[in-house]
Amino acid sequence: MLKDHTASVQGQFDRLRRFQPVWAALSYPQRAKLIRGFRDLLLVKTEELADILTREVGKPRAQSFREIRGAVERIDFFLENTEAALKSEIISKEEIIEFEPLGVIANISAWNYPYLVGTSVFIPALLTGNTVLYKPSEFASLTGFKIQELMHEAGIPSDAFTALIGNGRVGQELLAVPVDGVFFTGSYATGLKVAKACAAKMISVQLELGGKDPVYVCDDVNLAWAAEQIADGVFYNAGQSCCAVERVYVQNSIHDGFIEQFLIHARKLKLGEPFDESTTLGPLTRSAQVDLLEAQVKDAVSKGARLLCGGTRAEFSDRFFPPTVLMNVNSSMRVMQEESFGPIIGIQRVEDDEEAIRQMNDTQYGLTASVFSGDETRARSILSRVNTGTAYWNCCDRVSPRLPWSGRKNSGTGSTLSKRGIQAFLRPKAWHLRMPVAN
Ligand code: TXE
Repeated sequence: MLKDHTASVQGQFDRLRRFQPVWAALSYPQRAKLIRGFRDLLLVKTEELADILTREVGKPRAQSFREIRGAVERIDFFLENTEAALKSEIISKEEIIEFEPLGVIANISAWNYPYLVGTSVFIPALLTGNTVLYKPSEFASLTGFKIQELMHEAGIPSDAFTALIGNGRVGQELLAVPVDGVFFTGSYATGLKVAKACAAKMISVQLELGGKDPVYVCDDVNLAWAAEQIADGVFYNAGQSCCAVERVYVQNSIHDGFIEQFLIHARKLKLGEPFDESTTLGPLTRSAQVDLLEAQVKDAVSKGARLLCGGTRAEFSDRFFPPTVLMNVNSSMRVMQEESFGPIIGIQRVEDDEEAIRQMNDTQYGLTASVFSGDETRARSILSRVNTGTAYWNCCDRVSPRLPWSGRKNSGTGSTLSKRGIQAFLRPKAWHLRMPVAN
């Protein structure tokens, strides 16, 4: 059984390998026209797609809608910027750099934002002339099928884009065929396995992994406003965002006032059925995550933290976890070290900027960090000393198609989005051209 299936991943790969030069030989406007067709279908079918996504991963329907619209915005960015990235650089008459597609790409993806993390990879990959084997998460298989269906409906051949539906075993099989690049989005644990599987292959490997993103609230902010922004960064998508706020540090003099304001927003959230329009906090996608969240709360409380709200699964279902806020936390606690990926937050008091910088860097991850302050110079000087790929001043949990998205430390390697996230799918060819000497 496994053998037959492995053969079929190999078979799919062979098809895409054969077709890739044909796809790359199309003019850029021809490829762009097909991708624009896919983009337009996302807009026409947003209602239907949002329903499927909400049914599948449990995010409130308005958030599914917003995700699909966000994916369209990303596609527009790629459509506007890819042609320029394909242009040769003419250094002189004798030296030219050309840019060629990598070949066949493996895109192994996560379930938390299947449209956003998917389009960041497969759209620039296709536009630059690569063919793509796309493995959606097993927790977002229906959405993965739907993406494939719309691609083909838009006229993108199945030999250019094919979805491989299945779990981690299919991912392993995909890593066993000789693709030319692996673009992975998921957890650090799986990312490490992917990196090891690719180590001997000498191919491009990009890893977008987890985070433990901190926010530091300085004593010169409007507390009510900052608390509202940060609560949204903690609880949006039930905390299942790669750049969800996972740790909050607050300067001593405003600590109690901040917590008071923060709790107002945490208590406003409505936990419930995601198709109910009044719901702002849906279920978790994987029920196993609830065990981890409860374990983190138990560990923190046993080490002296104070639980201010939430803390245990909802009585009506194992999939639902209420907004959970802990104070008196410190860096010895799991909730301040491990990725939580749920609606839970530890809020820690710090004396000054130096202590905040030390605490923010005290993690294995390095995706984003944020400072809320009335003083731009102060905030930028703090953030320049925090080792993350993204720095936010007075905002958080935000991704822009125009800026590179890249993790440091255990948050991964490489960049998607921005012009760099287009170049990632190209390799340079250096031409040295000398005129012949006359006979
Ligand atoms: O990851 P998993 P999930 C991170 C987020 C969190 C994680 C959640 O922070 O840590 O993603 O996604 C396949 N060989 N980001 O739970 O379990 C699996 O089938 C090959 C970061 O989905 O690691 C799935 O398709 N593949 C981020 C994919 O790997 C294997 C943006 C990921 O699964 C495999 C979004 C194997 N051995 C989420 N085992 C960012 N930094 O931007 C599993 N898979």
